[in-house]
Amino acid sequence: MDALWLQSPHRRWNPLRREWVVVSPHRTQRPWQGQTETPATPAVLQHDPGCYLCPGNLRANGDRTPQYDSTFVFENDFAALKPDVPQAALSLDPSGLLRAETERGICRVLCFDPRHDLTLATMPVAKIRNVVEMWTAQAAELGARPEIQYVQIFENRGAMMGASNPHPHGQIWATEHIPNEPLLELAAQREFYAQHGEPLLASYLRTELAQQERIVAQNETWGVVLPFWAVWPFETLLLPKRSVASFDALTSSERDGLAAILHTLTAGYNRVFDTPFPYSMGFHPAPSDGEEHPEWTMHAHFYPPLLRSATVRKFMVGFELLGSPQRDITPESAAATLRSVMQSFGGLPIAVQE
Ligand code: H2U
Ligand code: ZN
Repeated sequence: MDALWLQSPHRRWNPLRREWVVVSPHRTQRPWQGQTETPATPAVLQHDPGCYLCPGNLRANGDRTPQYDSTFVFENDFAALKPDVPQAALSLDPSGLLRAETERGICRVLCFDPRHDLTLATMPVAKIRNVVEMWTAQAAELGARPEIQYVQIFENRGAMMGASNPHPHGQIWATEHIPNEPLLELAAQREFYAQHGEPLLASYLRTELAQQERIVAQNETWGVVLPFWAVWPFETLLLPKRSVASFDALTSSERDGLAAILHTLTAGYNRVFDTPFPYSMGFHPAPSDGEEHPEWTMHAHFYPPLLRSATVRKFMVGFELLGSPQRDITPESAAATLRSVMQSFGGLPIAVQE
């Protein structure tokens, strides 16, 4: 790209959400006298007697977590949504301004591993493969339920992103309606597919692989790109090289590849500021609404909040809340940083002490 785009304020189009993002590349040196974060410290105990997710321990509601030796799924003891809500709709004014409807759903917690001190960045790839298998099974089981239209799988990592516990775990929320973010992506992907006869994200990954500038990691089956329209400083998009809509369409080698790239990416993140990198990540498979989704490419978003060090994060406030999202460092320079840390360890798994 010309220097103009790497130096001057401009806005970029996000075709997945169909909105603009302001980029201010000249602003990276601004002084910061605001809030600083406490860097995360990695868990040291392999089994923490006080952790409700470690095998054999009591949870907050009195249930006991079993002696699992791989992954473990349970219904969230404090579920935000419930499967057995009576169905009703409410309208409190003739113009439709005050509307509500009941929402059924199922919320589960998935422990990635019995070991309290591991993370996706330090788990052996073979163990992450178990997690991929469990995500696939959960997405299939919950998505097959007639009242469920979307299965949202996600992980909050690190206290800064609201994780309640360092034990490696994620959540699964299956909902009666398609949530806002996938709904935006559905409309955008449908429109692109109707116009071009190809999935939007298949076209996008092909372009990024040809240009290389924003690709941060790849293997035979998956690519990781720092999106052209990224908002968060080190945001990434994980895409399959063969466009498939959902977990159950992935071949065995694509699942192997997914486990490996998740390891590469999370281990790479930890090297950016030599600190356990906080993030929220989640998968966007096609809706499980009983329809065909040829327009949809399943993908994962990683949204890490750190900006310039282990202690200075990006805030979504002011203009971002009231106007448009905005970023300082360019996606291209953040991609170069991420690429160099990933290459510095060759994308290989980091040895874990048994
Ligand atoms: P987060 O770390 O992303 O918050 O996920 C942990 C979830 O675990 C959270 O949703 C649930 C919380 O409700 N939980 C239980 O189901 N049982 C417990 O004993 C504690 C936490
Ligand atoms: Zn634990």
